Amino acid sequence: MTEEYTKVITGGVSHLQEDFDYTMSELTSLCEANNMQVVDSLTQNLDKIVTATYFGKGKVEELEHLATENDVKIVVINDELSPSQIRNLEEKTKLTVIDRTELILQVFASRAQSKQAKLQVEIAQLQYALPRIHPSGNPLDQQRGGGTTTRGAGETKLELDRRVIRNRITALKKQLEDVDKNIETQSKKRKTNTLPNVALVGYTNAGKSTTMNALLEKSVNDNEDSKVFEKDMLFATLDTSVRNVTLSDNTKFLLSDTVGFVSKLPHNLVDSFKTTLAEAKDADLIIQVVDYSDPNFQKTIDVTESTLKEVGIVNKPTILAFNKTDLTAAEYPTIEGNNIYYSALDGQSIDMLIGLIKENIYKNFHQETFLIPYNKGDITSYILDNLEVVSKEYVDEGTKLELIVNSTEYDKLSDYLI
Ligand SMILES: Nc1nc2c(ncn2[C@@H]2O[C@H](COP(=O)(O)OP(=O)(O)OP(=O)(O)O)[C@@H](O)[C@H]2O)c(=O)[nH]1
Ligand SMILES: [Mg+2]
Repeated sequence: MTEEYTKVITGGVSHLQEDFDYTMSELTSLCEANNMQVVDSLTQNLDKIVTATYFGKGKVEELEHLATENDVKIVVINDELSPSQIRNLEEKTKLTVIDRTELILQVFASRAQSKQAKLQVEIAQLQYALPRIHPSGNPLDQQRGGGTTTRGAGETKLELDRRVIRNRITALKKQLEDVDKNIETQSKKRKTNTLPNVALVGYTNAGKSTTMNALLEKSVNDNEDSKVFEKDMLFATLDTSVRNVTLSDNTKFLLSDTVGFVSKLPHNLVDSFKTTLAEAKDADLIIQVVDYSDPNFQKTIDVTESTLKEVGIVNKPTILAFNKTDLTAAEYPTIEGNNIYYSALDGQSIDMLIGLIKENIYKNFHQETFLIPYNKGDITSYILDNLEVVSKEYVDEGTKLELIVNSTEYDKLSDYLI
């Protein structure tokens, strides 16, 4: 560990829930993702957290001792705390208390690159801060400086602070709407055709971006610029990337890579990221990438499914893609129904995954050749304007068109099938 890491202690109350240890070790990874080094950890079994201070009295004292011993100034708590719990715990321990929500928000903030992601994260951060600011030692005071707003008659410092934040949230939301609209227009442009839309979703670090890049490598229109960022770190991807894939057999589809999930992802963050996940909402096929080498992979599937539900993505045809099988003793690549056990680093695996994708998209999409007579010019222009044309040839009897169409379009055009 380098010296830029800030030393912290993690803390959590267990209600003896089976995933407690898992969420604690995930908390450590989140700390590391936020340049924090976990030097010790304190846990307590309680039926219910202590309302005022989260931990019981004895544990609070133990925490203070542990911090002094290790020369640590920050404790990171495994749950989201109420504003007064944070305040009480800070007063009693003289430590800075960061809860899981704030930690995740900080990681997202450090990763945000695009204007959209930056706005999404800042809105979520301010919404989190709003009920938590208090007149004394409010960190937002220093950040925002004096501000230009004049204080209204009788308005307390606290009310003023809150008003400034609320106004800022409103302004940022407006900006985000404009950015979203722009992105939506681009995405609509892409969708004037009927190409199948495939979205990669899943837990953070499962290998979504690596899988995307491996699929792009099989694309005949692949170039280095189309590659997405992949790295062994939490939340490497915050923005959705959409690419056009054309396979050597001329199968075409749109492929998107999306933000990863983690357990207890803050609700307002999920809400902010709804538009980023719009590609997954429009998808004809979802590929849920799972890190099969993670002993807790089932939990990551559950979290992904409940997060998708929260943003309204339900009942989609889904491939469960168990990645990183190379790190397990299991045989790969193998397919069982709509499940694939594979490794994104293995070419044969990717070929099998492509087979499964094709099988799924061809349930709803057809790639066929149609012959439209010259006296049906209106149909030909409709096709050229709206559908995905793979090839076009003028022959004696009319226009020969190889198309990718969904089932509805296919039925409409079935008279012209050759
Ligand atoms: N051994 C092994 N490593 C893999 C495999 N697939 C991905 N990885 C590694 O896992 C790490 C995370 O991969 P990413 O593709 O960035 O994961 P992601 O799902 O996009 O993660 P976020 O964008 O952070 O949500 C990288 O270091 C990859 O090299 C695999 O099949 N086997
Ligand atoms: Mg990624």
